[in-house]
Amino acid sequence: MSSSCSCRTSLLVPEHSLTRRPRLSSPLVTVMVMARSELMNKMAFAGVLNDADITKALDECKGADSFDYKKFFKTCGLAGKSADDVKKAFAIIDQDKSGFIEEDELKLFLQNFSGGARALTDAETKAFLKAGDSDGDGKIGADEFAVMVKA
Ligand SMILES: [Ca+2]
Repeated sequence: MSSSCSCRTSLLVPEHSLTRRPRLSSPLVTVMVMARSELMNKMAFAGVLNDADITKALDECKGADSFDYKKFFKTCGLAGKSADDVKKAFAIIDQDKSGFIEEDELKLFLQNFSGGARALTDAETKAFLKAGDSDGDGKIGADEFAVMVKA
């Protein structure tokens, strides 16, 4: 009696509620979200920068602690862009749309240019922030960003 009972419940639970739902929704949603954010990144920089320049700029700072923001902005082509384009770039990097690039956004700076790029090291992030944060509020505003890009 006890064996037929446990057999029944184990058949009922996974068949109906456990197996079906997670299989259909979670991996699919994950894939869609990833594809969407990659597409958005690509499209966001598409009208502003060219892919080959981005690839080259990322390649130049592949190694940990080799990131140099002046070199990066020059190589990726942003340094030569109009004020409007620089504003567009700022809006992309300011992922939470707070109006500032905070330290956590700065750390993931390179990933705005390519989803597979590395995060900046803590030392790079701090140096980057320090170089741009002229009013000392601990984050980069649009004006501070524009100055850095043209530095
Ligand atoms: Ca922000």
